[in-house]
Amino acid sequence: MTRPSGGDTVAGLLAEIDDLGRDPVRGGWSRPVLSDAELGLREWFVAHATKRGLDVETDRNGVIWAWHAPDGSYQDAVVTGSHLDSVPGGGAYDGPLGVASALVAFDQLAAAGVAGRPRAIAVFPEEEGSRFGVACLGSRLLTGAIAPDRALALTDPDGRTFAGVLAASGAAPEQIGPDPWALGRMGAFVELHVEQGRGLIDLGRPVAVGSSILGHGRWRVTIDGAGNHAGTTVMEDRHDPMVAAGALVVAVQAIARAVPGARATVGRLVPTPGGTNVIASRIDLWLDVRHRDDATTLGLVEEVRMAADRAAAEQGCRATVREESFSATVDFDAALRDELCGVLPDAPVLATGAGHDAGVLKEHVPTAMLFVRNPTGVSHAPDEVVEDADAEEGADALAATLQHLITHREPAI
Ligand code: HGY
Ligand code: MN
Ligand code: MN
Repeated sequence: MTRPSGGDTVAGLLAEIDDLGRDPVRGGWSRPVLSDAELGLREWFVAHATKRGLDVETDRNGVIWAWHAPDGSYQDAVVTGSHLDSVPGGGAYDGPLGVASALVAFDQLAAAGVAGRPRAIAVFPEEEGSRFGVACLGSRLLTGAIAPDRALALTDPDGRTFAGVLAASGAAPEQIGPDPWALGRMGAFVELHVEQGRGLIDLGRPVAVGSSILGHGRWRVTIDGAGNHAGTTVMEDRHDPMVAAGALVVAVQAIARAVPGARATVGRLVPTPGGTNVIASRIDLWLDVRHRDDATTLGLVEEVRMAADRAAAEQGCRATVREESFSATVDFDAALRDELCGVLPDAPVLATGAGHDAGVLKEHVPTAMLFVRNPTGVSHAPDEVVEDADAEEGADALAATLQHLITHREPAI
């Protein structure tokens, strides 16, 4: 499809939001859900969608929908989109690339007068789970994959509840929850995302069609010890949870390395009270474990649980391990995947080790993903990058995919 002359480019759209959420301490960007930065990104998207004449609404779970439904029908829609929130100190493309590419693809569809099924761009809140701890919180709420009461009680690192933060933002906490009506409008979902590994570098291609998402989960490990004075407490009298935590972190690496394909990470550790001259009374650390086989993932967590018990006992401490979220391995809809490969014959098929809202939606809607080359292969870090030419190729591929789905698939009967 041709691009409207003088139209927006993906690189140009991303440049507009480059300053939002820059993190001078960590580097990169920190755009937690419902922070000023993320709210500013939402305003940016709504302004662009409105400028394009799309009907914009934010549903009760905070999902923004921008519709092109000229005949007033919102059923069996072809939907694309992604997220705008980030991990702490994340890259500029994880999430926003999919949203900016959707706007550029919609410009191409409009210029070509593509019609046949309604289409929409969806922006899902809290995909990273970096503020309230549960990944894909918005799409999980939409699909009923998390109970509203549990979601409302989630707290951020400052102890603020999701309910309180929602209310402070002007949303209605009591309304969140499964939304079969909103979900039922979706006939197909395609998410474009920056590739977060080296696959496309090694394959030498700009765009890939997604095949699967590695199963993954998050567990909170709490190690309770005896807080005390760093100077007056002799070494043999200590019950130091920090020492147990250190031993556990080393054990986690060994446990994961022993299983081919396993990945296990402790990326976050919080001592209480956290004073330089204080022996901690408690350590909270978060474990991220992933593997293609879900039973293997859960087996790895059991090994970590036993290692935590041992490490804690050696220090006269006590460990508890609680699951915070788990997403089974997802294989995308094979027919839809193959259809996209037909539309994009030069695009290889690629699995991803990163989670996405598409992985949650796949259980409810025919779902696919497109990945765009990241020449560093680094993600969840400032070095994540997409070259301008590849970003535009991604948007063109998304436009061709959406055009195909809008004009070639029988609406549901
Ligand atoms: O953690 C993930 O895999 C995703 O980036 N949220
Ligand atoms: Mn991410
Ligand atoms: Mn993402």
